[in-house]
Amino acid sequence: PFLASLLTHPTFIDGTCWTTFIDDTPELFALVSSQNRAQKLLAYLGDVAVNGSSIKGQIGEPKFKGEIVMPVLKSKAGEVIDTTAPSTEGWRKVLVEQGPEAFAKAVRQNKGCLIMDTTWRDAHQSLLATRVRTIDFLNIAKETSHAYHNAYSLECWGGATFDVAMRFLYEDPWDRLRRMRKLVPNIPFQMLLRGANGVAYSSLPDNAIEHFVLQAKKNGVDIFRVFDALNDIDQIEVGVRAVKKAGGVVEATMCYSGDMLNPKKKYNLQYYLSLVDRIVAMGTHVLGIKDMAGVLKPKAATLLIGSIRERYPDLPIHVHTHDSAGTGVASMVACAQAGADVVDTATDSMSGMTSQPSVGALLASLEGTPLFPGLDSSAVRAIDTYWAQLRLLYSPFEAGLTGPDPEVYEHEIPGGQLTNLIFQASQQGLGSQWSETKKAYEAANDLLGDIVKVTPTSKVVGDLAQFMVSNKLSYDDVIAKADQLDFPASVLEFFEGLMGQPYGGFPEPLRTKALRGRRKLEKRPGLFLPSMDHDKIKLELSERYGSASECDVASYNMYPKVYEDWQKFVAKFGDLTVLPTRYFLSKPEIGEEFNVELEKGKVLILKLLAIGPLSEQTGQREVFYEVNGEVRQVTVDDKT
Ligand code: 3PY
Ligand code: ZN
Repeated sequence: PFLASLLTHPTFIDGTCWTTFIDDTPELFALVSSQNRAQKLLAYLGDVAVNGSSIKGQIGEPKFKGEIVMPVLKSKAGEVIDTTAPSTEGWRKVLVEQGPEAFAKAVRQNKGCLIMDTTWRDAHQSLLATRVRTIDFLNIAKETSHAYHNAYSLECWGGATFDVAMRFLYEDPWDRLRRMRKLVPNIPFQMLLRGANGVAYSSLPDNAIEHFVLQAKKNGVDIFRVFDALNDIDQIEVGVRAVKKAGGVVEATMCYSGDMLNPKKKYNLQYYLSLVDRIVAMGTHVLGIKDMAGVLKPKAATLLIGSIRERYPDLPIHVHTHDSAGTGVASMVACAQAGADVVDTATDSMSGMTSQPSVGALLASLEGTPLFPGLDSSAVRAIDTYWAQLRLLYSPFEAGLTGPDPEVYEHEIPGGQLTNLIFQASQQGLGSQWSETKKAYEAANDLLGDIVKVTPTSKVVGDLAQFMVSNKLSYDDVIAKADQLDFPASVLEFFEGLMGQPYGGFPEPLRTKALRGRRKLEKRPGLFLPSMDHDKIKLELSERYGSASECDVASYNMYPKVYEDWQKFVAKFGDLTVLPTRYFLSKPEIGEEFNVELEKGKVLILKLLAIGPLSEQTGQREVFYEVNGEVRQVTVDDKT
């Protein structure tokens, strides 16, 4: 069709001015580009038709492949709410009009306990291996902007979503952020920042963190939850400084570990209060408390939040938990009663167990009290009808969780990691080894000095635990053979000090024996890293890939190899974010028709016609698709 359009184009026929042809006739080149995109999309669809999806971690096909029924929101009076445009009401207005300080003050003065919804970040990170795609957030975004307009924030970015977007979903995390922002202009967006590690697993130079945070702020993030996996204040400060400079809301955060009420445990009330003092001295708009494993029991919550509230009456407090032991709602109610201003929940179908507690359960628990979060329960339930379908669409990424795990109080495995480890154990058919792994995790934590466990230190403990299980090593064996064992790389990095300094110091002589002469950093690693030359990186990336934005530079800084692999994938298959998830994960039935909107107004109507026989000579198959009424074919290597 391009050649036909070209040959019949008047400019071409009358032979005038060929040199300006490209500038003067962009319509033909837009046609080439959209045909090119269609061809790349077909290459992907053909591959899925022959080989199945190659998305890492996918087991089987979605349980739900039907049309998703969209919720209709109704007002309290029963009138249908118009969701063709997003809501403009909400806390973001306060933030945009009055700035972070006034926003924090207003949050503190608010009578009820607000909620942050984690469905778009931590909930799917904790339940579905972080695999929910941009298109599925965008499809419910406008409705969400209405139903959750009174929410403190939507957590929708950062943590593991950044690298998983590029690595496994072939998406640009920045593009996701911008598109979500457009459809939800009224609710503050929140991200999880791993302090001096950004969204990576180890420290980056300070200027890379600053650059990253600035892009995040510019592209739509409002509130930054900044934590460090060891509660190392110097590491937290790197992130906090960057957020302040970018003009974001700082939510400097301490991670809760252990059991404050148990006098034998390392992290007691005094530890937490002195950490809060240091965070407050550093300057934060909001104090974050991050209970990543869900071990903050209600009584401890009452004592911890109550004590902080007494010490700092004006400090907004925002608490995060996971429901692994099944006590999430009780703990969040206790926090609210003790003076927390915001607690985290997820939509019902994406809540519970390793995710956040259910929003419906929290609303019911606070109903009729002055702490009620001010959300409309029926609107929130309507949004959940969407997520109930999505949960089934993403069923290939379920870990097979069956119920709460009160043993979390012993092993203290963070929510997301717990799901991953259960998934790995079930994949390997290691039912009995799973309980061994949990015990080994506990022992590994003790060996490492009972550290705070969250990305990336949770990986250190997990790696050591798996190392102990596979090499049949007990706690005593590790101590006895430390100078001969070939420890996992993450353990050595931790011992070197590349993840910061643990409270109470490193365990000795284990550290020295394991390191065998490797360096020992006594200060935060960022001090030893040379600054990034962002202009140079940008130039190199644009030479390599045709163009590069500041966001590309930030992605490359965080994950150079993942970024490059993603670019290669996109060069081959194009932008797949437009493809509905059902066809991203599995092939259609023969004859099934579906639409893909390549860009606004440019819709492809696709139908899988046939998958040809295997060619013995080439090992390939022809796949036939109908595209807008025309038969197209792609040749696919059969890898099955
Ligand atoms: C992350 O860093 O991704 C986390 O979710 C930590 O809890
Ligand atoms: Zn979490």
